[in-house]
Amino acid sequence: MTAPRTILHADLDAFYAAVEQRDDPALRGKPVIVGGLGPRGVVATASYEARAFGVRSAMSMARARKLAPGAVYLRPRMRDYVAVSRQVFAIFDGFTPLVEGLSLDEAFLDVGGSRRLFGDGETIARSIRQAVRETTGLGISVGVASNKFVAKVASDLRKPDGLVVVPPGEEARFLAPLAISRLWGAGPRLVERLRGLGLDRIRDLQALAPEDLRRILGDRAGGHFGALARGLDDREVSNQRETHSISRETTFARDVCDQARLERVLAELARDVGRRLRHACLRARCIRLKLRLPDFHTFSRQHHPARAIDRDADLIAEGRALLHRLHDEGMPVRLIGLGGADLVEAEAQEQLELFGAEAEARAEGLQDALDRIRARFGAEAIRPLDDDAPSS
Ligand code: DCP
Ligand code: MG
Repeated sequence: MTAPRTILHADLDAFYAAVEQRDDPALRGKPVIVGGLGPRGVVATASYEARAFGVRSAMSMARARKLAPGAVYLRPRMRDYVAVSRQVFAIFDGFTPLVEGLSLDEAFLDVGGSRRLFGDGETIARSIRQAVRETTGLGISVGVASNKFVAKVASDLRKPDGLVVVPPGEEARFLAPLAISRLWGAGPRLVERLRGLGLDRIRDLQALAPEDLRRILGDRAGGHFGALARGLDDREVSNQRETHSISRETTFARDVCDQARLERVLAELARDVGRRLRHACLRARCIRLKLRLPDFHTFSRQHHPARAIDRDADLIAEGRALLHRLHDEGMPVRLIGLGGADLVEAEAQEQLELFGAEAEARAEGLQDALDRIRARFGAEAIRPLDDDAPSS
């Protein structure tokens, strides 16, 4: 048997709203709701005071206004949130090289190798919470456990400002009284179905023999939920930050199933990657698409085009082809990302293609013009009409 791992899941409390309350003392202790303020606006987050009225992330703003008419409503200030996120991730990085960011305010850390330097998991969690509080003025909840799933459930359990430690060997006992909906991938339909069979708590799944659960849910899902219910999860914390790539990803406010919408978002990401490649005078020999599902399973596929590319249209075409290989219509997606890797200097590539086709040159000219307009008027100046602008 191998030694248990020490995994932390850290997640800022009411992130955007907490930044607003920090920056405007008049908002402290009040219900604050951050999100789109237009007619089709959606709540990004609500302060805990606003949650007391039932307001939640991803709810329509119209509904929130009915529930909490007296709350303060604010538009997100992404620039500030990104700056805070950088500070927080810099703190994480100080404790371990194994940091897997899930969003601006949330990460897994494998601190197994840091214990001699910084103390045990609980000590590190306390140090992180204190450093985040001192540096940013914000509260962060942390779960400590022997694997990712249990650490994530633990960090959620006593929000806000919570610290929950699950000692190795206690995983199943810790999960037993909790609702089945806490299991990764357990959506409302599955929860309903299990409830119909009299199964409501995680302990009810623990009590079933693995083969019975497989019989009920099928082999794959039965195996998955049977293991999670017992607190077993061997997914590794992976920090796939590559220096030799340029990528962009976005997490949806609500999971997206619709492939046409995914394609539109992908095109936005591709334009951003393209602009940054051209700015750095680089071209990508490898294009990589990443999808994360609601249960945090993450997939990626890559393709090496015949030649290194940096043009929006080429990046979009590559991204689409990869999307069609990876995504089935109707499959819910939490995060989508596109990156160019295996980068080469644009100059070197150009010399190889010195007498490239005239069409190529024309396309190149068009791209330059687009870049010039964007540089002058901002990225917003030229883009197709849709409301799926990436958020981070
Ligand atoms: N967010 C968003 N849309 C969502 C969910 C979240 O725009 N549907 C944004 C706003 C949140 C931030 O991401 O402040 C972090 O998301 P969390 O799910 O961690 O939510 P909070 O940090 O706001 O609250 P807490 O973690 O305390 O539950
Ligand atoms: Mg959070």
